Amino acid sequence: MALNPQDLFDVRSLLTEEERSVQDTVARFTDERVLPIIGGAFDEGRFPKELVGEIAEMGLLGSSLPEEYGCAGLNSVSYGLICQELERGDSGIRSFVSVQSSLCMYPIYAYGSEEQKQRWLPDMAAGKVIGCFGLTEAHGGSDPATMKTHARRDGDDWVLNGSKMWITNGNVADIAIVWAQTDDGIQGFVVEKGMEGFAAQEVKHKMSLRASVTSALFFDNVRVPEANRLPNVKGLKGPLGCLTQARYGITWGPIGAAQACLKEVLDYTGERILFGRPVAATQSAQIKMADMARRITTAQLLSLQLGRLKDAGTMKPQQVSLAKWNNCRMAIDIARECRDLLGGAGITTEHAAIRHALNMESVITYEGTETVHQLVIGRELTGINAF
Ligand code: TGC
Ligand code: FAD
Repeated sequence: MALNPQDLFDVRSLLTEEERSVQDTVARFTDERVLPIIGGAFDEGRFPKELVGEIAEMGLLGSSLPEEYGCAGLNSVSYGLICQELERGDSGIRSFVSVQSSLCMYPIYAYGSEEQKQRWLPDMAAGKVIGCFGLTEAHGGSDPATMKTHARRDGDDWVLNGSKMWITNGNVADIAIVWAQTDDGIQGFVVEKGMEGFAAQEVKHKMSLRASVTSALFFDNVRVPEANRLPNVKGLKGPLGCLTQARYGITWGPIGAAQACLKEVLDYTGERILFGRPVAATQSAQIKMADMARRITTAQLLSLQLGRLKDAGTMKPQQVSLAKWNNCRMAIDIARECRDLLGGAGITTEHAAIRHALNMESVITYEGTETVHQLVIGRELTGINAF
């Protein structure tokens, strides 16, 4: 029997029954609900918010958090497979789920009080409350330790001033997890939509992640009650701990994007006749596609092992960096190569390759640029901080 071109090493056979079932459910959702509309949404620069209810009903929001907070209590490999199948549709849909789950629900769960967990997590799992995560500032996202946004204690409140840039979900969010300098180090605050002095402004003219909302956030003397401060973490390790969760999911997502591109180009080159034979019958096209399958397989095995380490509680941030770097680089290269193999047809959103290639320009940049992750590995190898 021929091998599955999307899974040459039968990585699926390494999954549990529950993990396969999660993958199948999300794959069906992507095929039936995302793929028919996503090219149009990307063209229009529109986040398909109408999908949020179904995403929540499937248990994809905060899927790894416990059932007592209305979440699915799935393992990390299942979360990875969710990211992979969603990103096979579009990075913007996966981004929505990453931010809600890993960057908003996770810090409330990991750093919040019991009252905060009860107040927000069930509604976030149900998709009734949407979150965003404000860490990056316009003057330099790679170095968040230099953030200027600050919060000053004033009676029972904190007074928040500053701004954040490039914030996924910003304009659709009901709450923002905002990281700010205080007299006691960096702390996290839950800022609610409608608080006086809090505004979001959508970033326009994006050529990437067009089916996702990206915003700037502004805080002008916003009074945030002490009850909205996340009490159980201080320092940069707070937001970086969230990033480890989200980056883990992002190692899986690009596998889906690359699989979508390879599938599309296998179909196309099989039918495209040039110089009297299908393009797929040429050695150069075969070498390119074989190389794509090799790189996808490597990425699959990397993410699966990372997930097993995470579920065993031994995963290290440096391992996440290596996989995020490898898998994003893999997907951006494959998407660009597929665009080329589609010829002129590859430049419109009738085909998925250019959409994925453009999306990957963001994915390789956010959650730590490729250079940042390379330097994390360099520091691990040499013991020398080269940032
Ligand atoms: P450094 O001295 O290395 O660390 C400071 C403290 O943090 C701890 N730590 C981590 N903890 C958990 N997970 C990690 N990955 C961690 N990395 C470091 C560390 O142990 C230390 O703790 P402690 O207790 O000793 O204080 O910090 P540094 O200033 O040297 O920075 C290192 C660097 C450059 C790696 C870090 O600043 C960094 O990762 N920069 C990139 C920033 C970034 O990724 N921003 C992403 C913003 S969010 C986003 O992009 C969302 S897009 C989502 C979507 O749409 O899908
Ligand atoms: P910079 O930090 O200014 O980097 C510029 C260049 O310098 C890069 O090539 C970088 O690799 C390089 N560089 C940096 N440091 C070094 C060094 N030491 N040596 C050599 N080169 C270096 N942020 C959030 O907080 N929340 C979000 O929800 C969010 N969503 C995003 C969505 C999108 C679509 C995008 C594009 C970004 C999003 N971000 C978000 C921001 C993202 O995390 C930052 O863009 C990223 O961390 C890089 O920061 P920067 O854009 O300021 O680039």
